[in-house]
Amino acid sequence: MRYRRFIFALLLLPLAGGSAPAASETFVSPPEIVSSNGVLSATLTAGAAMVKIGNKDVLAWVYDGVYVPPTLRARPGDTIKLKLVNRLGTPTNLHYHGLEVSPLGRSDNVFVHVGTNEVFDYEVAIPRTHGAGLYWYHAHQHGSSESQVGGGMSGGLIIDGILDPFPELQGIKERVMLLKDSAINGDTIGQKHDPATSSRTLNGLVNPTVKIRTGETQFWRIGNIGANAYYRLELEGHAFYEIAQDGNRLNQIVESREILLPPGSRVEVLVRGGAPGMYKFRSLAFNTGPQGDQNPEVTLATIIAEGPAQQPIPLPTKLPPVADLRKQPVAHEREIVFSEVPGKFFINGKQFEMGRVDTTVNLGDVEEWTIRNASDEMHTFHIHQLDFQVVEVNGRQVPFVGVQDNVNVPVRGVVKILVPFTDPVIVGKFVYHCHILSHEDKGMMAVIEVKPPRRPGSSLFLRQSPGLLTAPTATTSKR
Ligand SMILES: [Cu+2]
Repeated sequence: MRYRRFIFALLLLPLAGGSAPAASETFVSPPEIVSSNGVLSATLTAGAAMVKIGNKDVLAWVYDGVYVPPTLRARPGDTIKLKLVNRLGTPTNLHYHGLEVSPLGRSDNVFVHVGTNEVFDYEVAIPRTHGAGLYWYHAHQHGSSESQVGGGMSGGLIIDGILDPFPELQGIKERVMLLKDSAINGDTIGQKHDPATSSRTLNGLVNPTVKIRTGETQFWRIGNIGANAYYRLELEGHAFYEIAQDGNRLNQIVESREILLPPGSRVEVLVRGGAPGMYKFRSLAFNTGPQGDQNPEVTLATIIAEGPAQQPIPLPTKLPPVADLRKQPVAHEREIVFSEVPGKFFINGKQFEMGRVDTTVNLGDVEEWTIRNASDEMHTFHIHQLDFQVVEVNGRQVPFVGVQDNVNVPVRGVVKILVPFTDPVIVGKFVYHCHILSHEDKGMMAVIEVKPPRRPGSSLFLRQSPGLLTAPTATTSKR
């Protein structure tokens, strides 16, 4: 018994935290599907397949037979036409995390369920005015989010153009870095993903080598697209120059040594190569609370800086302005309380129910939400279809640098946010929830409905095409 446990521990060791195996693989960005003539056409087939994670072959729930599926790359104004084929043997669906698009019909509608051997054609119109940045797509099947995303059913989604305002940054090396955590039990990926023991990979690679020239500026687009793990990012001997969070450009470059990336969050940074040498890009140990998870220290990649040195390009000093929501009147104040008992998670005392609308808001309103964590572990607050501005954490004002779609809520802490329900494209029903997926699956999610304003003496006034307003019927076809 002891011997077996020892062997088991040995098998896990190369993928678990703490012990960083010698860097052996070379960094590669995930493959991409790029839009053309205004349309991004893609098919994703969900199913079980043997995939390689580091040097191990494991059976996992994935898209297209690979642990890291293609990054979808589109431009504002494009339409994503995505055929989802379900060969899992259990229902699934897709969420386009962070996109400010319609939650109705065949668009970013998480009330759609695609049954076994069914096919669903998503059609997501990205507004011309949509912001550029790193988003992601993932399964959003309530009750199975952890097992599906933790299995590997998540990928990157980029709206191009984030560096357009900066002529000095044109042509710099871009690296997409997608982080996943998965529990590997023998030769399968498990259903439950405990951050204390689960693997950490970057683009499915275990501690790959990443090259940079001394003085060179690279653009790293880092996404936490796993199930449950937090990352506390650090690059030895280097600073991060943050230019975007959750696919939203900041109003200034923020220099930092450490970045906390809860499940679902993204950060886009400039990195400038240091003196020749090897540097660890790692996630430092992070404990999410007495009832929470122990995230061990993990080396995510090994950076090799080498000569001959390049003359560093100057970093942008002025970023385009971002509207400060504190200048808008607040139409409503609400309190959102996260709580839990063993095995059950609640928002305002209730577990998620698909058919219940928990919050109704009026299109055009900016609301102030106070997110209160009444538990002994961290949670995150994430809302679909829009971004919010964090104004206070535990009573302290937060400097305004931009907006985001996901925020960490400290143990027994309070986060105050301003939420703009102002874009007509978001009219309809969608959800807000904790993005630790084991919590979401156990009930920590709620339904919100954004109602359009009524015109006196007439039916609803809407700017959207009537076709999008029909009930979200998942007209799937058998294959
Ligand atoms: Cu949570």
